[in-house]
Amino acid sequence: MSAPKFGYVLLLIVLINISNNGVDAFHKVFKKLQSKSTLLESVSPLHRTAYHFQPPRHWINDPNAPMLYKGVYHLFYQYNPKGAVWGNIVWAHSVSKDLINWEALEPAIYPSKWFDINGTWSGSATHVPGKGPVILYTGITENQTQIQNYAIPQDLSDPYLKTWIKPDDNPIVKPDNGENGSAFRDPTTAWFNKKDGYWRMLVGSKRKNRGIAYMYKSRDFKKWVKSKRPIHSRKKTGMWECPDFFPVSVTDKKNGLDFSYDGPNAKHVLKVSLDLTRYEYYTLGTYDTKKDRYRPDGYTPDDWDGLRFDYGNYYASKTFFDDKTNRRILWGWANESDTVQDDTVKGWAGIQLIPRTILLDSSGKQLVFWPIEEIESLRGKNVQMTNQKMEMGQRFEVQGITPAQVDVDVTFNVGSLEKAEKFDESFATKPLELCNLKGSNVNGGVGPFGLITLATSDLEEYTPVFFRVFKDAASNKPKVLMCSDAKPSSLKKDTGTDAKERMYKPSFAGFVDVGLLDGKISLRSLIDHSVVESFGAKGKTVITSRVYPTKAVGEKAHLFVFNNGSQPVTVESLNAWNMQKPLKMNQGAK
Ligand code: DQQ
Repeated sequence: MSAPKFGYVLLLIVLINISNNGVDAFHKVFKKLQSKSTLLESVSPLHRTAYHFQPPRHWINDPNAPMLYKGVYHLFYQYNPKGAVWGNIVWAHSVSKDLINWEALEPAIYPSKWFDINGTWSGSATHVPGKGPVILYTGITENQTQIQNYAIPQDLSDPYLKTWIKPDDNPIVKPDNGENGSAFRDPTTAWFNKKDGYWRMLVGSKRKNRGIAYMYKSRDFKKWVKSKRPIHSRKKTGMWECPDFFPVSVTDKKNGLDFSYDGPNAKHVLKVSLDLTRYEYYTLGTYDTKKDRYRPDGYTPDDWDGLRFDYGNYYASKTFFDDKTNRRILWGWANESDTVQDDTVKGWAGIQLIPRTILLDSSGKQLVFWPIEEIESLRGKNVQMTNQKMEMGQRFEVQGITPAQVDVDVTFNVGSLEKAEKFDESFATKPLELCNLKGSNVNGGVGPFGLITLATSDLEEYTPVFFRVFKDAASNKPKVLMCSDAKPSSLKKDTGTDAKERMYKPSFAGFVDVGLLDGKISLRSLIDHSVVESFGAKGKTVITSRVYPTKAVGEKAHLFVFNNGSQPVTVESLNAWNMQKPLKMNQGAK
């Protein structure tokens, strides 16, 4: 083997082992554990979330086919009804009128026919005029081949779409045209091209180590034919799971666009979930409907250094277009970061994160994300802080709320950037390395400053979410780093020989593209017992961490603002709200 090739294989092995975002290849079946059921009474409440989407027990992964139908929101998700590790996967189904309270229905799709007898994996829903919503999903056959199937509601007059039928003329797409039958899954929502009368959808795949999104076309939504070219592919990115492809408006800063939008002033987004790294990345680009080609703009890397919806624990995400409110809404899954053994003991694993709206940033070069406004209806008691100046080493407690379950939104003013450290260009695509080097306690010029969440009063345990401002030597412009650091989050050990026995306590990081002309930068964190979802600069950079404190739990958790930079930083305004539990969260789910 030549040296570069050997180096590449070595890199892959290292990446598979250490950079898989804490997920130990979850398609791996833990035979002894996958059907080890937990009685409801034995589910551990300690780190369960209060206002995030969860069933009462057992394992969940990808959000599937979110949609709005006759005024009712639907969320399907990959679910193991028998245990707290991946396996026995069905499409669990929940409905909601407000995206906050969820009612569990019977699983919509589960293995029962030759075309899905070994698995009903992820997929999407499309509203097909005259037919209603049609689900496309991946079925696993007896010989473990991945094929694409469709399912339709039994009764279109039922807004809850309780029963789904899998017609016998399935599958609609098989890997019989050179595709890799063990890496061929997760069909997207389809879009319709008025000009040629064809529906189109994508299926994620790989060839050798090239990630691919194949495109299929259909006139009647039944007979699908592969397009000559995949919509996109990229070398050295491995399997592309859960692709998502949708337009965003360049001019409308409030509304999202439907999947089939084909007018002026739009860009397209192609997002893929990388099985090798367990991260996602997206590109913005132009989709030429005539030539059927998608070309990334090229401002950002088209590989695993690319832009992310979320730089933390976030995977298998999926959007839908809410035509009642004209929003494009994103759902994403966060797996557990503790051990498989712990998951089994606590009896549950995985949450869906708070849905987020997606818009194009005014720069046109990235997206911005914000928690759906419905979540604000859960806000209870509010405390505030204004014009609080923090000198180097100072921290102030946010008192009067229950910090294990809050929504906190703070605007900092950094004043002058004179003291900002010089940015070392060799870190330009390595925010994580920079965060690992310059943690929340490493004094700087401007920053680190931010929030200390889920903390004990003496900081024996804490999860800091913070910014550090550098200055680019050539342009003199600020380069802002955002970190969410789980390393000090728990006294539980993160060492051990076997990955399954180790708690995963990673630091996560991304750069935030802001000019800081007025010195202001905002940070909002949704804190919910074992999850911290943080939105930097109004959602330009988002990071989610899963953490499992042993002492900073429930009433014993604290919240602080802090500054460890030599430049004083002012908390211009801070609002923190206790968050209430929704009345309905899938009680009674099977
Ligand atoms: N999860 C599903 C697959 C998908 C993966 C199986 C992504 O369809 O590729 O549970 O998390």
